[in-house]
Amino acid sequence: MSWVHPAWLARLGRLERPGRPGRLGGDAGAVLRLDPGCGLGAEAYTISRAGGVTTVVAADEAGLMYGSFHALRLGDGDLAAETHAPAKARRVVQHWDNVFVHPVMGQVERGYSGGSVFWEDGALTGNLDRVGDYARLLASTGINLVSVNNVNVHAGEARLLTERIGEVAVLAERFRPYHIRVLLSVSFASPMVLGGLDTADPGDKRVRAWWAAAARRVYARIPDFGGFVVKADSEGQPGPYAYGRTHADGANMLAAALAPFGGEVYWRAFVYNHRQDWRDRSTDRARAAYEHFAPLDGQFADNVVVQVKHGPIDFQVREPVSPVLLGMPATRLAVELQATQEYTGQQRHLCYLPPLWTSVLSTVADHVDAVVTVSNVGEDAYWTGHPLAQANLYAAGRLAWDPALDPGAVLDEWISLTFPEAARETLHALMDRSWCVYEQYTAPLGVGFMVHPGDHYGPDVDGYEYSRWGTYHFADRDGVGVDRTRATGTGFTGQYPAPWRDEYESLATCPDELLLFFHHVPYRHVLRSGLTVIQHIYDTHFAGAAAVTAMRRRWAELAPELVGAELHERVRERLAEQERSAVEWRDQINTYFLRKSGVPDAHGRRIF
Ligand code: GCW
Repeated sequence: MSWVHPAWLARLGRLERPGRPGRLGGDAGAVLRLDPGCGLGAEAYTISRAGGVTTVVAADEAGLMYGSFHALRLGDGDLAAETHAPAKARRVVQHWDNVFVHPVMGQVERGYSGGSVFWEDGALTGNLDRVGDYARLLASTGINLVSVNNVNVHAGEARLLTERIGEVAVLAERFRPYHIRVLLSVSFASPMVLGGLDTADPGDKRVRAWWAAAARRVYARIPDFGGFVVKADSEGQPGPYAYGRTHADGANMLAAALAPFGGEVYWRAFVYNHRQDWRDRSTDRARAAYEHFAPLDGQFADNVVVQVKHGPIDFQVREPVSPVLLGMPATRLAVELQATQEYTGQQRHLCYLPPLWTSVLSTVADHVDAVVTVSNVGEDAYWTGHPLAQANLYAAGRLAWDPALDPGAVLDEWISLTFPEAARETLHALMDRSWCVYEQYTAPLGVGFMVHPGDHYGPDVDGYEYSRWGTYHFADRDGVGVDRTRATGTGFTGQYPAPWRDEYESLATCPDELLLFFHHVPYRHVLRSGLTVIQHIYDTHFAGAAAVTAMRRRWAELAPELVGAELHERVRERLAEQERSAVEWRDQINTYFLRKSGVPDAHGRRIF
């Protein structure tokens, strides 16, 4: 019961187990009743409060723990009994942490919160107590699975599966008291890299035997091990295609090795040609995941979860829902979200992402078995590089537990748990619309990828235009956007079921915010909002940058002692950088499109 933190005892009072009623300490502010016969399912709990005493009942310890965290979230007053059960049994945070500092990507790939909480310069962290704190933090949000290393598995990291599994076991020990199981990212080429075989072909008996033995050894050390995360045939990672095998062949081989122990494979669908010729208009990166995976629907083993990024491209500020999530009814799926903010300001910008996430979850929640979020946590004293980015992590857990939660209510919950009442209004003023504001001053109308190549921070409109990455906007003197229609374009709209296939296909019904994702239109094309595309670009960029200035000023008005002087200063610094960057975005985008189109701003504002 180590999730019962000493500091809680005063608030959480007594613990009753069947036949062993007891007092844990402090005043009986709460009764936690473990009752296997109470009829509740795994992890569920009933919570009520009367006469100042909160009662939590659950059939298992995990349920009791989640109920206890709920008790800590409650305000004053009585509460009629409510039962809560997780919508998803798999609520996952995945780390892109390297064990060895990578020459380009550093200790954490796309990490903006300092070093890794798990690894330091090739070794296991010396700060295991912090891992325990992190476990409690994640559990309090509802997370119950965590992967501890990057999906890009380099040679050194591959060894976690074999000779360094003991270090993963040490981490698992810290997570176990909080009912969190550990996952490991593995290299598909492990039988060669680690096992000395001359192939990693799933059709080869020796390869299958190698994986079975590897899984056995893992479970000998970590009996509740969650399973493997695999990035295969993607951005240079090895995979089954080298042997003429499918992703189902590859995933099922690993699944067979894990099945005897109850483990699962999280097999990523982020597969596309990253060596495209920009001249080649027949290839559309948006189509890739569906083309590789949808034909395999029904062929994956029961303990494979195909893990799909929420949009067809790559965590842009606005994308349609990935058609893979709507097109594989006979496959267990996970939706992958990204808290780290690679393309949404890298935690230098304030960007509360749950409005984006719930717009996706409202469509796909019923189609997925798991919600996976790429972590934004590091060694930083605030856990996240932007102190207010903690709200994204908090919401990742809460929304995995209940995807129907309102993002504003989740934010309010986080604010109440973190800051005094007097700071609440300011925080809402800064955060509620921060995703929309970010969208306003960056790439317009769903077109995406106008970022600086490599580090993905700041504007560079043509940075990827003539690259091999398949992320183009096709702006010319007449118009902008990617024609993905069936009628005249890449045909991507045809990957969607009705009604989306027709809604996106037609200019008359395509939502404004996704227009340039699906259509190439003239600058004077009139949006459903009544504005022309070019005027929309100017207006949103001026408005977005101005909104950031207002955010910066609003924060300056908040008394530092309300939130702590250091935190206040850190956020002030970040907002100053966000303002500088938003102005840069505004001016580069507006200038670029003025020069391309020759159409002046209707309001005569300054464009360069
Ligand atoms: O967005 C891209 C990132 C890569 C990342 C990849 C992925 C871990 O730029 O750094 O690699 O996605 O999701 O695999």
